[in-house]
Amino acid sequence: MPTLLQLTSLRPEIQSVLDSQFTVHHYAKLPDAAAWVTAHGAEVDAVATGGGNGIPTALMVALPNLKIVAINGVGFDKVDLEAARAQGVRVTNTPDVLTDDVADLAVGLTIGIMRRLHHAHRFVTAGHWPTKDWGLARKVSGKRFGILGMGRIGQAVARRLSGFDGTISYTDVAAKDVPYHFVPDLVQLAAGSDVLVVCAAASTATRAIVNGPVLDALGPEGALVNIARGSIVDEVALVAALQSGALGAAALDVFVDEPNVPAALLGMENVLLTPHIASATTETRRAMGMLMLDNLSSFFAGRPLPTPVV
Ligand code: 8YV
Repeated sequence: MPTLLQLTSLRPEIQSVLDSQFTVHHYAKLPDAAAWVTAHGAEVDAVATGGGNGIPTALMVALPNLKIVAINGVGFDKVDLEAARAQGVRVTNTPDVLTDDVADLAVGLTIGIMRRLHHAHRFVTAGHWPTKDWGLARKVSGKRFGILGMGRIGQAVARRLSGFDGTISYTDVAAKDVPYHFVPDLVQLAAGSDVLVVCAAASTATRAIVNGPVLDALGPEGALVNIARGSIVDEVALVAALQSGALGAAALDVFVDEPNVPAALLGMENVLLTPHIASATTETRRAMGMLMLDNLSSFFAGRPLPTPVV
């Protein structure tokens, strides 16, 4: 059986199949990972990892006989594709099967932050209802929705937000064949939006493009929703904008240095934070895992890869 180095956790039913098809070593359980890689790195044929963590280039290079990196996720920004190409390593991901979940969470976070659901929950559970007035939130229907990135996930978000009887505008590298208003400039998109939803793929081109001017344009009544990657947002500028009131609110599922979240965000009333759970449902993680397994089994059976990246 091929040897696989596992860098992510998987659902039990996926893990059992993987264990039946590979000699699996869990990187996180290695007593001395560096020593193990030095001693056994040449034995590794495959890596299974997550979209959020990928594989460090130094580790990939330390596996000279590595043939495939199978990502249990759609994002491949944490895999150096040029290094993989140079090393002759195939890379696969799991697109489409998680689109609905990620888009659903984007809408859930939009409603949650605009209607302050997290405050309402705490208000009731803290016993304040009998004696205090909860206050008011913001209406979601009829608002101006801006979407950064009109790919599979952005289009799924737009389809869902179309039901809120507002307006939907977007920006991307070019206009797409979709029934929404294309705005070439991100600052202009933000200026014309009440809610800006980040759906773009993370890359060197999108690193920190949601910056201070974008956040200022979104404004004191605006809300940022990010279900893509933390690296797409200038997190220092985001914290400053939320603290100063230049930006009204933010709902974030992803962060620059996960699982570490900027301490300043933890105490803010105008943020809704979730721990990178956009695809974290039983059904979707099962589907992702099955697709990852299909990529691995196809590779070692000499069949075409279902969802190749490299
Ligand atoms: C998960 C993700 O964090 O799909 C992605 O790129 O970030 C999420 O689905 C991860 O991939 C699960 O392993």
